[in-house]
Amino acid sequence: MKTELMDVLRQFALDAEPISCSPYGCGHINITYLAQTASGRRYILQKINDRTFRDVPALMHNIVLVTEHLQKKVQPPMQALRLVRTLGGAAYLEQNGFWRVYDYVENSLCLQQPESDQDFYEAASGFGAFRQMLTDFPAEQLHETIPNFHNTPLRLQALREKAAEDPMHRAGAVAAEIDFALSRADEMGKIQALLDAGALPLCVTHNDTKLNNVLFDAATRRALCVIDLDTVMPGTSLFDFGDAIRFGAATAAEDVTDLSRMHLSLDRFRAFTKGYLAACPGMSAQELELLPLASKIMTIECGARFLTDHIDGDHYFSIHRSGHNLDRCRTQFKLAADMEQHWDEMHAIVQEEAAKLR
Ligand code: ADP
Ligand code: GN1
Ligand code: MG
Repeated sequence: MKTELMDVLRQFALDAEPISCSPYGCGHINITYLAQTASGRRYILQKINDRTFRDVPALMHNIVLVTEHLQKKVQPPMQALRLVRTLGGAAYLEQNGFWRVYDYVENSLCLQQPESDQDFYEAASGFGAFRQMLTDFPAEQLHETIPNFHNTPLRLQALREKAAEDPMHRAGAVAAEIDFALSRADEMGKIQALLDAGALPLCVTHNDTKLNNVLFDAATRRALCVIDLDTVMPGTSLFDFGDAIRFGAATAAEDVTDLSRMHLSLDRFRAFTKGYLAACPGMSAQELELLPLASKIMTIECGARFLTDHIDGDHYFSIHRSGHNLDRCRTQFKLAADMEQHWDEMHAIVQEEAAKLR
């Protein structure tokens, strides 16, 4: 294994001979390694998940365009992710799978939960600035790396079909969870219906705005670099907002087993709202009104995806224990139920923060 990794690394234009390479980070999709060369310089090596991303050349075409665009636009103190080419000048290497290398973003922190409201405000500034930098990106040049990625009705349909197929005989034991998601199907389809009707602005968005996809400056704790660009595609800012809330405004980790610890933090919700609205001015009254719903939709959609994968036998998300996807699903549904309890407060916070910026 180690020899394979070293062999792969040697085919990239690193600054010196690679001397170490070990598993790194908490992503659920790609296999990520931290590598170091004889000079002490560090790199991120990733084996791209080609079950998830069916067309890796198209995915890497996007990454090249997006990273080059961001490099031209990024304003210090933020940075843009930088891809390291192969010795032959290619953006990735195909050798028993697909590999890519990025510069390691030094002096950075990757948080699995905000440690303060200020951290989450900064995450919002980072993701918001990212979205703003892509407003003039030529969207027609982007491939859709995962078609219908945030098409919630299709995600619920996939759950319905997998539960009917029930390949692992797990559906019976999770009937309550299946019902939680499917009984909310009408409400879950509202934003997609508006998108289909052309009633909401589409722009190039990140589509996977969980907190560990933005790195912080270790010294200042300011947002430093948005990473994990595999799902940058045309989408709605509502879902970038909502997905960030589902992960970062939760009071416990995505896979906590003690559900009594899982709630929505309204303070964190306010901090993110404040930061995102400041970084992305010009959201319409309709979009502002939909921010709480977008948060709930992203939370239930993600829970439904974990549940579908559990029923299917855990082929999509990396798991580290048996029942891991079911644990993750339950936290999402607990969080969504808590959002329902705080619905009016969530709306009031959005309106208050929007009013402060007028
Ligand atoms: P996945 O799609 O599996 O989530 P990511 O691209 O998000 O993969 O990488 C997984 C983790 O690796 C990140 O959450 C982060 O901790 C770390 N990471 C990825 N790229 C970099 C980078 N360029 N510099 C520093 N850390 C990185
Ligand atoms: C995956 O790649 P990662 O770990 O940042 C997933 C997201 C989910 C998230 C749940 C391409 O994100 O959509 O919301 O797990 N990414 C993909 O933690 O499916
Ligand atoms: Mg990630």
